[in-house]
Amino acid sequence: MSQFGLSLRVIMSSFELSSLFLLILLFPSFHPKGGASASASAEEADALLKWKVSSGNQDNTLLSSWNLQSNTAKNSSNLPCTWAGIFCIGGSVNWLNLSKSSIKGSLDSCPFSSLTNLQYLDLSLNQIFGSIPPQIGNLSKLIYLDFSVNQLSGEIPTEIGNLENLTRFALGRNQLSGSIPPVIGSLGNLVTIYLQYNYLTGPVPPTLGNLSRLEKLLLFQNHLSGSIPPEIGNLISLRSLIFFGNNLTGEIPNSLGNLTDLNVLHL
Ligand SMILES: *[C@@H]1O[C@H](CO)[C@@H](O)[C@H](O)[C@H]1NC(C)=O
Ligand SMILES: *[C@@H]1O[C@H](CO)[C@@H](O)[C@H](O)[C@H]1NC(C)=O
Ligand SMILES: *[C@@H]1O[C@H](CO)[C@@H](O)[C@H](O)[C@H]1NC(C)=O
Ligand SMILES: *[C@@H]1O[C@H](CO)[C@@H](O)[C@H](O)[C@H]1NC(C)=O
Ligand SMILES: *[C@@H]1O[C@H](CO)[C@@H](O)[C@H](O)[C@H]1NC(C)=O
Ligand SMILES: CC(=O)N[C@H]1CO[C@H](CO)[C@@H](O)[C@@H]1O
Repeated sequence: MSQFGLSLRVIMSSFELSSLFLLILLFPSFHPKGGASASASAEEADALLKWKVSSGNQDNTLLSSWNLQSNTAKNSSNLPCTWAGIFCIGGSVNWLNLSKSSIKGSLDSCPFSSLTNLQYLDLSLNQIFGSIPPQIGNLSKLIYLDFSVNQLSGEIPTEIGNLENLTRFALGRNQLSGSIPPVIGSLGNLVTIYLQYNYLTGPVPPTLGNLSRLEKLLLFQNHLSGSIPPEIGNLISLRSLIFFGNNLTGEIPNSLGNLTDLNVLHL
């Protein structure tokens, strides 16, 4: 009898344990001790509102839900998770999508260091100007970064090297200058790099050859110079390689012949 009771308890506790694991798998920010998420979201709401006002977007109708009152009727502890363009996991901002939302102003006061759980950031197709702040590197969990089609200028900060889980790095159609930081070659999860239509100078970094998952490398319409590094031939997953409209010289490396999945090659 007691033996039966013991094994039942073992089954029970392993069941509880596995459902706890399941919870952690489904909600990565779930923490058995709890408590942290409520204050995190209040801090996030506060920081996002400050950015909305200081960047001059207080009259943007698409951001009208971004205020501290909008939600009190429903549940005030849910802010900013009910705001337009935001999706939370565990009460903390996971997804921020303000693509094509007439956002203007700069990213200087953008609350990057407050959004510690952000994985998806899409600010494409807006009128954002100024430089990309080095605090972008604080978004260490970022998977998806899209600032395409804005008026961003200045250099690409080397702090992007912190974004180890980045799969999409899209800065096409801006006014970025300076060279492509070689540290980009350490972001081994990258699948797409879109840097076309900027004013980038300097060489195509040979470190790009480390990106074994890279499928699309679009660097066209910049001012890149030097020769095409033979390391590009190591990009075994590459499907699109578009480099035209630059100042590249020298020979086309033989190694490009290794790129058997390539569909689009436009040099
Ligand atoms: C408000 O939302 C939080 C987090 O989603 C939840 O834990 C809480 O029970 C809700 N409160 C009410 C009054 O609905
Ligand atoms: C953001 O929204 C736009 C337009 O609705 C959509 O095309 C895009 O895929 C979204 N981005 C993300 C990261 O979900
Ligand atoms: C990157 O992803 C892996 C696998 O999902 C995860 O274990 C790791 O914690 C992530 N890194 C960061 C900085 O979030
Ligand atoms: C990437 O490639 C360069 C040379 O192509 C190499 O020196 C470097 O160690 C590689 N690894 C990383 C993580 O950048
Ligand atoms: C290419 O380089 C030459 C010589 O350095 C320079 O005069 C020209 O403006 C460059 N063109 C582009 C598209 O960067
Ligand atoms: C909290 C945190 O990680 N802050 C960092 C954000 O990024 C800036 C610029 O790289 C660093 O100086 C901070 O330490």
